[in-house]
Amino acid sequence: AIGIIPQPKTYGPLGNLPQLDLHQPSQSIMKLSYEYGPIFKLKFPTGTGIFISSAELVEDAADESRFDKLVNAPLQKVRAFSGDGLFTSWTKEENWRKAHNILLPSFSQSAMKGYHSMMVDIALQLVQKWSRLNSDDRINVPEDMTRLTLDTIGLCGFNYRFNSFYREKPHRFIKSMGRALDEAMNQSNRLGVQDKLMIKKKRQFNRDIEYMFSLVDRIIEERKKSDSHEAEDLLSRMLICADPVTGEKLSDENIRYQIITFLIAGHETTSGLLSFALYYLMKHPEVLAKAYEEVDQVLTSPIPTYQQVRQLKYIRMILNESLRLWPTAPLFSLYAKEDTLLAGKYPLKRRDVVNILLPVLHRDPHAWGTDAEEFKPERFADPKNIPHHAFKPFGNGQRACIGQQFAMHEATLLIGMILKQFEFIDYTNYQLKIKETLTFKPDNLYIKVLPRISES
Ligand code: MNH
Repeated sequence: AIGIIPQPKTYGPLGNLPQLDLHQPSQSIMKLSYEYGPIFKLKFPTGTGIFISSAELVEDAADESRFDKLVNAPLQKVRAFSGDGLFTSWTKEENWRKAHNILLPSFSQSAMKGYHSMMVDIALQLVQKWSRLNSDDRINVPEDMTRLTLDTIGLCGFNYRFNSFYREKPHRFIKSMGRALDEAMNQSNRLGVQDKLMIKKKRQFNRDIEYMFSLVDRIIEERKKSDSHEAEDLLSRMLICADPVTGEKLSDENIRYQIITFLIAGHETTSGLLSFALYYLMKHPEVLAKAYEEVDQVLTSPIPTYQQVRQLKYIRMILNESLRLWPTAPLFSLYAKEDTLLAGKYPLKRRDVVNILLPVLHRDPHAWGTDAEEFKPERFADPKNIPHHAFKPFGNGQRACIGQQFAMHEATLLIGMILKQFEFIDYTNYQLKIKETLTFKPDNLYIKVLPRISES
């Protein structure tokens, strides 16, 4: 039988826009999905899209022979500063495959050995900052996690130190990038006429983009002048390596877009993951106790080795369970390559849009059980028991996140290091509230820390 796709009532040219809280669009869509079910459609000034969130439907949409990544409306606006970088390019653009081929080896699990000591360098800065606080000083968790992830990708990516732990305010690059991302999101929610009136916003947008380009272009120029020829960081790899298929190198312009892409895609998401994981640890004493036990057993010196981080299995399970409940990139978009039936039931036309709503997919009781809403890292103990088609925090197929191993190594290392050193005090009795930008973060999560009393 042919299925009918429900749609909430529309409001003229605005379509379903009034049903979205523009400060938390993804959470509004989550609410709609609890009302309308695992498939429904919404109309926006930018077009109509279907939203799916059950394991059954997503498993079918994950078929790459029939569906491909859509560079959706906000991402098309982000292209003003990330161009045809990996994250915002169409699969059919030549530079997507070229950069994918050149960069894939730099993001393999074994490549993490090369970044490990740089990741430790930055993680130590966070640990030292926290250990020098007075007992009544509070920590803004998402802010310090963002310092960590930005500085880590800066150092591993192109040997640049943002030195965020030496600054009270974010680096100017981050202010520009944050404002530009906000503006890109807002532009995609404005009607054409409305958008044309935003002259001041446009001017700021252009200034922010100019600043980002100037900083990144300077880093590229300086590297080209220096005679370092080892492929140590991502930038040298991009300057030196050719695509094994075409034999071509990336252009300077494309390298600029890739660097900006790594900064966009690589720091907010990982920082949100670290913040959610710490939140869940504080709220689950039995999980925390097991995590302390693992860390005490594995981390035998203050500075973890690469191999030790690989052995922190329970910490990885905690990170996966955090990504399950609050996937920090909550949504990705696909389009149908040809007319097709979704899950054998819903007729789609070529170019129809399907959005995957991860937080709801990740709580589908058919895949995860009736306790799907609960935080239980043990779900990830045995890889065979993970319903992979219902767990896609890093996206799908060839367009999945290239930085997955990078993010997981960085996050496992940091959680291990802070568990080794600190006791966490939930002095506000924090109640989870989600802040949305392009990503999810716990809003206003403050903690205090105490040094752990050593048992030896
Ligand atoms: Mn990441 C794509 C989530 C960390 C660089 N990333 C994606 C996608 C998701 C995602 C989902 C697919 C988007 C889509 O289909 O439109 N990424 C994450 C999460 C984390 C993360 C949840 C951390 C946790 N990502 C990182 C890090 C980097 C990075 C760290 C870089 C250092 N991500 C990318 C790039 C892409 C991407 C580049 C685009 C890959 C491609 O399409 O070829």
